[in-house]
Amino acid sequence: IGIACCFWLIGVLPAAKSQDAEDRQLLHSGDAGRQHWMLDGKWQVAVDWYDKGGADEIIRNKQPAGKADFVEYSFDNSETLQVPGDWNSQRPELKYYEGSIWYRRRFDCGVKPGKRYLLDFGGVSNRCDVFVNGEKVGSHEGGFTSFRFDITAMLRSGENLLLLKVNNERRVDAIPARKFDWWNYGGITRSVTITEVPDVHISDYFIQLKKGSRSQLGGWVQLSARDSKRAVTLEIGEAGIRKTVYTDTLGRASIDIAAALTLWSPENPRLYRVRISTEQDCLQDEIGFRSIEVSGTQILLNGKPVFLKGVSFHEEIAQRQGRAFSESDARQLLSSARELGCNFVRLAHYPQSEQTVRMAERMGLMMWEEIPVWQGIQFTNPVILQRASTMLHEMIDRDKNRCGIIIWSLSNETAPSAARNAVLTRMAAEARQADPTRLISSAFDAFKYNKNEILIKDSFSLQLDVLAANKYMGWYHPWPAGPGNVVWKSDFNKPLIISEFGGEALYGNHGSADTASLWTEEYQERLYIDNIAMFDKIPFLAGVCPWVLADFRSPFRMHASFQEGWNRKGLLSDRGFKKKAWFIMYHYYKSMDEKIK
Ligand code: GCB
Repeated sequence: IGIACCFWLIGVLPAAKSQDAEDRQLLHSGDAGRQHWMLDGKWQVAVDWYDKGGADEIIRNKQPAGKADFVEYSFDNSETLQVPGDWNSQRPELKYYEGSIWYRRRFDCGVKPGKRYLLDFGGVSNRCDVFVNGEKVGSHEGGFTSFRFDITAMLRSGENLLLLKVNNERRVDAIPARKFDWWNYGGITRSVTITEVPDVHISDYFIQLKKGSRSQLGGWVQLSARDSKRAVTLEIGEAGIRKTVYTDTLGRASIDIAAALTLWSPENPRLYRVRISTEQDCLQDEIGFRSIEVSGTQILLNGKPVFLKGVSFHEEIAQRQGRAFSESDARQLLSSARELGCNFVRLAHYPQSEQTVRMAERMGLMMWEEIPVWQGIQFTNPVILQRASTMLHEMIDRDKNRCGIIIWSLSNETAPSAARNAVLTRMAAEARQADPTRLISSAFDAFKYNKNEILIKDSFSLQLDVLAANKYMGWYHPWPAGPGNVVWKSDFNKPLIISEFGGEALYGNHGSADTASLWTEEYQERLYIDNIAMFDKIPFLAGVCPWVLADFRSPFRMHASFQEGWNRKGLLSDRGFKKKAWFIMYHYYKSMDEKIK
């Protein structure tokens, strides 16, 4: 759906001013002929504490008609909330709020004939209904993927009213379900924009190296008009490429071009400026090219074995106790990963913002991106497949041109069952069809044990390119033998990532590493030393990813002295201080670099 390209254009703009009138002005006239209005800033809100209803009046913007008429809501003089932003960290009374809030915003985008207007949401947690000028535009479920509506038919020239009912209740049939180990932030948590496009426009494109090739570009450009023989020109000036291709009867032009390119890698994260144009439309993106494959138990980047030195993080800034939403938030999280020595990040447990993904790619970080199919999912409920599939497609749609992403992950810690296998099988097939170029994984935590052996047997692994194990040895799971004597065995000739390991420590809490004095930095430090001793003995290991970069807020964590609503498995504390385990991981990654030299 081409959301990616809008972002690229917006990304180079000066920061939006928050005053209403200024927000409404045209922010950018794209050099490629596309205009954008950014609707970030202060939105008026009505908190619907009891989900009272009366929605019809709000949606129609009903005003009192006479003396004996009254309306029991008003946005005039209402409080405001900043968009993008979670509501929990903006007002103390909303910290634990799980319910509905109405958001309203006025805008004027100067409607022109022959143009279409696309309303883009980067992310709304967890679900919303969207109305323009009293008419319902659509609904969206799932807090972490972007979505778009064509609102041309509802627009008026002059002032327009955009209204959202946003709800963040946890539900048993949602993804994630009712219980999950992170904070349930609600609100319009990512940017909102309107893009003006010509009637016949470039609606999407996919340009990457073909699977298995380091010199052949493949992909397609999709136009909104589903008819043939329209010319589409692709230019990558820095690689001397300029080629015109033509649409088929579905409005899609295929790309298959030989190219001599400098390949993207963590050491040299090269991106090329790519321009796509048609008779009426034109846009630009920055795209990198690399190959990613599996050979036996190795992961190959650009044809060479690579070890993934990873870390996971939530989209949260612990110091602010809020969801990460800005460029500086993304920089904070990603530069900590770089400082640790990572070449890889696991974006846990859901697609994070587009700016995080783009920044990681520019910094040379490979990425694992996943949808929040996290424990406790109702796989027997048919609505789950539909929701998971929508999320998977929205994730791939947005990020398929980001070469930094090497793995799509389908799920995290799902118990094996026929119903689970049926859903994951469909999703694996859909992911491969939507994007044949990347690797597919799923993080599992159910293993078989035989004395000092850990056995990977989950039959769904047959459908994965990369095996991923969340294994908390020394924390949730006692060591069956000395760490160096644990033997991992796999029924599958595939690479393994230890996608989670670690344990909790309260920063500044000290004690002996050897006794069961949990929650100390020394115990966590020892646990890292022991796990690394185990890693060294896994012959098919292709990467590791400690859980987790920083302590994060979680109502799951109820220990009165050590947790107080925080998951303390961070290598960094909630204030960003380094715990002792940080240095163990840092030196482990450094020693690997030295081995390679
Ligand atoms: C896991 C989950 C992760 C939790 C973590 C923990 O296995 O994947 O979301 O936060 O364990 O701390 O228990």
